[in-house]
Amino acid sequence: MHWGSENSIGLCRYDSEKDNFIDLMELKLMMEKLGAPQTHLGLKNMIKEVDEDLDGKLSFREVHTHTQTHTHILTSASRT
Ligand SMILES: [Ca+2]
Ligand SMILES: [Ca+2]
Repeated sequence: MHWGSENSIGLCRYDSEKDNFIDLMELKLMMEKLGAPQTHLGLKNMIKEVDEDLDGKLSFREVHTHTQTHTHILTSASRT
């Protein structure tokens, strides 16, 4: 699994409180739903890779930008 399989519209489904950000807990649930559960450290690393403004949450725009350019980073991260 990698970010490329989820587009920004697909991410909305995992934003449970509809604040337009994916936080650590939402990312955790998302990865479990996608069949690729991550450790707490793995999730933090995923956020760190994508989080441009360093607020600790992922906006759909950040994820979208990331999938355009750096998908390979998270693809390899999700294998660990
Ligand atoms: Ca949210
Ligand atoms: Ca952010």
